[in-house]
Amino acid sequence: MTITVGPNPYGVAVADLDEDGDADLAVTVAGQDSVAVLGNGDGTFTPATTLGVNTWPTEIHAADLDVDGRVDLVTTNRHADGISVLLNRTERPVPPTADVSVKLTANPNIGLLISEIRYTLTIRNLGPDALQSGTVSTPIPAGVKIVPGSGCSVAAGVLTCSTGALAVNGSVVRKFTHPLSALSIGTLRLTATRTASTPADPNAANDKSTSTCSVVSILLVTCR
Ligand SMILES: [Ca+2]
Ligand SMILES: [Ca+2]
Ligand SMILES: [Ca+2]
Repeated sequence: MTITVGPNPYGVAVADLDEDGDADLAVTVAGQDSVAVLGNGDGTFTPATTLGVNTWPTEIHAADLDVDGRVDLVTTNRHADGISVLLNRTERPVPPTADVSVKLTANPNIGLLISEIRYTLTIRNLGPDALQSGTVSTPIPAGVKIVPGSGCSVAAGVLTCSTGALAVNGSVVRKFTHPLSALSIGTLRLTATRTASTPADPNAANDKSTSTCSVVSILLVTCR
């Protein structure tokens, strides 16, 4: 294979310059004060990308000179009494993220026939990308009975609620209740926390929400 790069090619460096996993070529083209970069990832090397450097580049080396993980190039320029550094600015894809927020609220539902605390768990996807799945877990204190609604389950002392997929700015509401009995007197503090989600959550500050209810009697409950 013969590749024409321009007048007076002098040095060559081999490195993966475009970060697609295969080796590319960088050739100093002394006669036109440039570096030709070649490599299409399929065994072909044309067309070349031409990068200007100073006068009459000769030697060329590839190394990560600015410690950003991308391979850079440096040439010696014979007729300019100096060197040229070509910093690699290949853009890297940004992995998706989805910021899940958790809000737990509680409302006492007190009546003659039924007394319970009704909990509402609102899980929101603040983006910037779609949420594939998420899990919010709420540890349940010993002896406290929680009745899970749709999308939630209780096992081993933990209430686990799933989000399902959520578009950006989408939300899902999960509900559960705590039936009150004479044994419920006291303070019940529940904290719901995002424990898993895909893709990654970039903001942990809104992953947790706590509701505290004070049960004075089976007919007097306040929540905040
Ligand atoms: Ca490459
Ligand atoms: Ca670099
Ligand atoms: Ca979050």
